[in-house]
Amino acid sequence: MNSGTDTPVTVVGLGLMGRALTRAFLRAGHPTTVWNRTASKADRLVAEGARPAPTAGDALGASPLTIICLTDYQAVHELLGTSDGELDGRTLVNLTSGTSAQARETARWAERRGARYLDGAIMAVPPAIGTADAVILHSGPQRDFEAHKSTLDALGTVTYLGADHGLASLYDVAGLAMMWSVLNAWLQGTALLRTAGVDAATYAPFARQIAAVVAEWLPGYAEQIDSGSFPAEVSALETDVRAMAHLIEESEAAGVNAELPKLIKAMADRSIVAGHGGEQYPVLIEEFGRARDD
Ligand code: FVH
Repeated sequence: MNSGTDTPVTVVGLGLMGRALTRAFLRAGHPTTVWNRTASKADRLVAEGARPAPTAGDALGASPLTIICLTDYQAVHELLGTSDGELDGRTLVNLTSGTSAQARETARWAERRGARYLDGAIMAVPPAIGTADAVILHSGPQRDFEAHKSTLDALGTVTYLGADHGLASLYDVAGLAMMWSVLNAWLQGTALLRTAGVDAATYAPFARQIAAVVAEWLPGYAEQIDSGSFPAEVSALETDVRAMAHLIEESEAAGVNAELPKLIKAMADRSIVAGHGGEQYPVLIEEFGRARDD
C-alpha cells in the first residue's frame, strides 16, 4: 500500500489536462516524473519541480504508478505499443476519455503485458484539478485502486466505481447525457421566453428551481425503474404527453425550434401505443433502453 506524499508518480501526456494533473501532484509533494511527445511542453513543469524522462519507457519505469492522459485511446495504444518500458508490476491509471469497450480492451492489453490497470474519467476542467470539485472516476480491480488512492487523492475527489473497467467511461457519458439534457431543456425554455422579451438571466433562477425539484424525483423514479413497476403516483404519461403537445405548439407558433420536444413526444407516443399511457414517466426507460435503426 503506497501512502504519503513522497510516493513517486509519473504523468504521461502533458496537454492541458496532463499539465494540471502534474501540478496537483507537485503541489501535494509527490516526486513527479513527466513525459510528453512534444518535449517542450514539459519545460515549465520541470522548472516547477517535475523530473523529465528522456523516453516514454523511462517515464513508465520511474514510478510504480503512471497516469496516462492523451487525446484518445488510439494515441494510448500507439504510445504504449511502441514503448520499451517495463510494465511488469506497474500500475497504469488511464484518464484518457473513451468508450467502455476501449477501456475493457486496453485493460486486457495492459494485463497481458503484466501491468495492473485502472481506467478513469475526469469530470472536471483543468483549473479544478487538485480541488474537491474535481471528481475523478476509477474502475478496475479494487485492490489496485486502494493501493494508490492516497496518491490519486492529490487530484481531487477520487471515486471507485467497481471492478468492470468500462464503468468509468459509462459513468462519464451518463454524466454528459445529464449535463447536456439539462442545458438543452434550459435553452429550449430560454428561446421560448425570449420571444416574449424575457431575457435568459430572468428565466435562469426559475429554470434552476425546476431543475432542483426534478432532481428530487430521481431516487423515487429510480426505484420504479429498478422494480419494473410504474404506478402513476403523481401523473400519468398520457397527461404528460398532452403538455408536450403544448410545448411543441408554443415553439412552432413562436418560430422556435421544436425538434427536441418532438423527439421526446415521439418516444412517449410509442410508449402509449405499447399500452403504458396510464403509467408514470420513468416507464420511458423502455424506449431509452433499446436501439432504433430508423
Ligand atoms: N481538457 C479538458 O477540460 C477535458 C476534461 C475532461 C477530460 N478530458 C480528456 O483528457 C484527455 C486529454 O485532454 P487535454 O485537454 O489534455 O488534451 P490536449 O491538450 O489536446 O492534449 C493531448 C495530449 O495527448 C498527446 N498525444 C496525442 N496523440 C499522441 C500520440 N500518438 N502519442 C503520444 N502522445 C500523444 C499530446 O501530445 P503533444 O501533441 O503535446 O505532443 C498531448 O500531450 C482527453 O482524452 C480529453 O477528452 C479533458
